[in-house]
Amino acid sequence: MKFKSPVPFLFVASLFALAACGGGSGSSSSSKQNENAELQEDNDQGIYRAVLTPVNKKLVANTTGTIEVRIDGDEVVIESTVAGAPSGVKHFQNIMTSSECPTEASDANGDGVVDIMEGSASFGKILVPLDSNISDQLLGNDFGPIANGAGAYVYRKSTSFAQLMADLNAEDPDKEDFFAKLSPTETLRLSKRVVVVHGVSRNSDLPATVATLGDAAADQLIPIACGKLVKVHSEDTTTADAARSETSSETTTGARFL
Ligand SMILES: [Ca+2]
Ligand SMILES: [Ca+2]
Repeated sequence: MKFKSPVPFLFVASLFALAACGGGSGSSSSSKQNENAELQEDNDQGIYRAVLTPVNKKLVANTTGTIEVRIDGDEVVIESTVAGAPSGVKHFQNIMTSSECPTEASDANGDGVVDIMEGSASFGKILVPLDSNISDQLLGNDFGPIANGAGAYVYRKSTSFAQLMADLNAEDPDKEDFFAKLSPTETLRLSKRVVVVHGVSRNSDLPATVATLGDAAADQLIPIACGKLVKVHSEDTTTADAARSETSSETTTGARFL
């Protein structure tokens, strides 16, 4: 996923243009006090789950699934379970900086496809690529899980929360590319993020107007599903954990995430 190209410069410019049009769609004016209170309460610990809904239904009708992030002390585990994705295709998946999923209305140039640039007006830039190395934003990002013959894939990676945050709070080496870091003191705030899954078949008949990034083929970066991360309430977790321990009483506690 070589997203370091001259193209993102244009992207930044167009984002600015879109922002200038006024994000009229809702909750932009939450007070600063609320924001601060949220920041203080939010130490990022907990379980966050995104339920995926399709994007670009005309290309891929029914990609569904969940992506779950568990932060428990210093352990971070990220799991995806996805179905209905194009089979034999590598699917990049990323936690994004913003909190909105694109809709059909996001197809700004009206070519019938919401491409990555158009989608970015909703989901922002890439914050955490769910790739082969979730400890480092840029390492391992050529990796994406490949859907099997039935269009399904599972993905699971873990890392140290301290390591993940040290990387995300470090200085952004290139402010004009498609990856964005957090500010040095910013928390993850996963409940303000969406997760996006990309990738249609190489044989898709895409209009020439579909944008891509760097040297990635357009088909690799078409968004096919998106979901907003939502914090799972502790009551639900207790129930889920109880059910889990009932069904796997032989498993040692340490094997919970294996
Ligand atoms: Ca379009
Ligand atoms: Ca990475």
